[in-house]
Amino acid sequence: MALHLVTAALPYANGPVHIGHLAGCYIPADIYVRYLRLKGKDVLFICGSDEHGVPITIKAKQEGISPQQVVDRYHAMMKKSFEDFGISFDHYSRTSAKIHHETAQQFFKTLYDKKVFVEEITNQFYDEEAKQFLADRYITGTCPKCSFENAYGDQCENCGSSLSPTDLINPKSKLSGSTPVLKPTKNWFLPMGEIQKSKEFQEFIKRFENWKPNVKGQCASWLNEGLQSRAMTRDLDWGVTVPLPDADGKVLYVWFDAPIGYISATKEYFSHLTPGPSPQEGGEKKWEDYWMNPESKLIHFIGKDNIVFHAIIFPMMLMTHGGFVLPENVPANEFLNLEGDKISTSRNWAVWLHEYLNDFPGREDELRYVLTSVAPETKDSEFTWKDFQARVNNELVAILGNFVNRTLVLTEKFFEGKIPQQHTLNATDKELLAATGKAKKEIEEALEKFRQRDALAALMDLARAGNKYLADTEPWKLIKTDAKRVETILHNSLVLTAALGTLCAPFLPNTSKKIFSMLNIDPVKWNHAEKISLESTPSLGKTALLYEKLEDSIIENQIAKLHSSKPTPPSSANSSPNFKLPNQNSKTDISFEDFQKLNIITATILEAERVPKTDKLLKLLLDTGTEKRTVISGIAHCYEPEKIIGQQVLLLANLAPRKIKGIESHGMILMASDKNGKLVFATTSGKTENGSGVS
Ligand code: B3M
Ligand code: ZN
Repeated sequence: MALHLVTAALPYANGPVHIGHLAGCYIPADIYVRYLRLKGKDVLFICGSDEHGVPITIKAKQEGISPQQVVDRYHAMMKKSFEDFGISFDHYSRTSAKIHHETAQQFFKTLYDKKVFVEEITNQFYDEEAKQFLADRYITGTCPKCSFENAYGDQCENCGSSLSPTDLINPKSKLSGSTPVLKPTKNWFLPMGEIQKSKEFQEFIKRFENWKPNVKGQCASWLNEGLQSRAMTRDLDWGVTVPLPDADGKVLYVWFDAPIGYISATKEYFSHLTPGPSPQEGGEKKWEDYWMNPESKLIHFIGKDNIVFHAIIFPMMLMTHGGFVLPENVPANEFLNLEGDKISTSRNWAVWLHEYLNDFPGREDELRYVLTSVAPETKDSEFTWKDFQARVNNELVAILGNFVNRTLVLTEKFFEGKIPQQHTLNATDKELLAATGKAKKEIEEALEKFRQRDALAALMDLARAGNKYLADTEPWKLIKTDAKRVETILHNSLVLTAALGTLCAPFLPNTSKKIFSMLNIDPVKWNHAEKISLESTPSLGKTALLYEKLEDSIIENQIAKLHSSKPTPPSSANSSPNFKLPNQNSKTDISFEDFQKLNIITATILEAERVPKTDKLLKLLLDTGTEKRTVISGIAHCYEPEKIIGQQVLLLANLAPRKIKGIESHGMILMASDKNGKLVFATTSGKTENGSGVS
């Protein structure tokens, strides 16, 4: 029988889990695994904390503690919140485990012995005061592309260009502030360009054809550009030490050791179990079934920033090592945004899982439902608290909860909770009972293609069909005239309730448990969902509402909490509704034609009010000389609304309209911003007629 090894990206142990992680990777992986298990497949679900890499050492430096203290804290925290939330890993390990260091070193040594690596001496930045080589993130300097002064050695966060440390103008070490010097050092490179040409790799990439379009697209662009060799070792003091005699002070590149973490976690899992032949039993060699048996299907769930590592680099490592299966699929998701802005750990713009669990006890399925409904499956998507409330109230409560509740309440009321008998079926009954098989097929097809949003929609359509059945047959009216018919209607509704209990289980595991406990039957296996019999079921168990409505006040509290926890300095340029003039020293020239496209005019503020539940936004009504128009502006932290009535401003009038917090904004007012983020109106030196053009 086919085996399935499902992995979810090993999260960096430098911060707690948030909803972006859940929607991007952990919920999709869990849905898929639960589905396979329900179908009776042999599946192993593996994850763990990624405890190496520069993000960890940076966090440790910031907090003045050791990297080990950082990872101990976050590993425990992440493991607990995944458990509390019900992500059903078979094993959650960590890359600081001894077994991982040994496995990663052995793996490296095999590639080294097979002469896979190319040894190269390159010049790397070295901090003479701190006496160490500097990782890219430890070097800052001026971006050669946009002149931003705080660009990192690997990327400029102002213009988004990817950089190499030697590109930076005036580089500085973040460790000591000194100017680093270039110093030669030896490292071991994976010759990816060479491996790309190999027959085995070319054969492997044929699999991309069946992968999700967003993943396929990213892979194609990497491959078309041609792959560059990449160092698999680094001059760092935190990580898995390089198992070679001439490699003092070097560790494995975090992206070399982290995916091997999937292998070491599998080994660790089986080593904890008692040896024996069945999949639930362990033994030294048992892990090999999942990693080396050609019948095993390896599936990596990840976020979009991890695609190249799982779809190209790790397969190259496995391939050159030999003996391993290669990923069958890499169903990566894109990113989830939060209330109009990118989720950010450092800016505290996130909904943290441990806080959600605390604020919404017993409501795990509500979050699973909403995050699956809005999952960034093929493009970035958005979570807002209002949408969360609407989906819970209008979908979970009003559709699924309502159908199950009505069915159970009517059964209790008319038949004292005893399962009524099914008599002759008419066309409406047959249609209802056939709907389950249809929905099951749709859900299966969608899940196998990693279209979980569609699968969930098919599930909800089935619940809708249940509501329609009750509305059409009106058992509450019929009970007075035709009790026998009501028996059949409620019997069918109970059968559908049980089917929903099975089909919802991958998405809503707690709901599924509640449904079966209220029906007083054992959970029904996936393959029996369309042929459920309640003949031998005596009567219902204890019933209760599946979901409760979320009141406005709960949602408003969450929105207020989110905004209050965000530090004041405004976020990135592209999310601020002010027009930011390019950096003074910008080298990105624009043509005169480009400039001419800007229609900047004078206008006067007639009205100003705060946009509710935001810190920064004002809704302005402007007189432009020819009309009155609404503009949303992010200046509330610098100006009281009542003080700016009558202020003349410069308005970029032909900016495409854009909805901000549900309000359409028609243009942007120009502000000058100083180093500290303080804003002042950019305007003309004397009052002019509104609508005067500025050029
Ligand atoms: N820790 C990156 C991340 O958390 C990385 C994933 C490793 S998977 C082997 O986004
Ligand atoms: Zn830049």
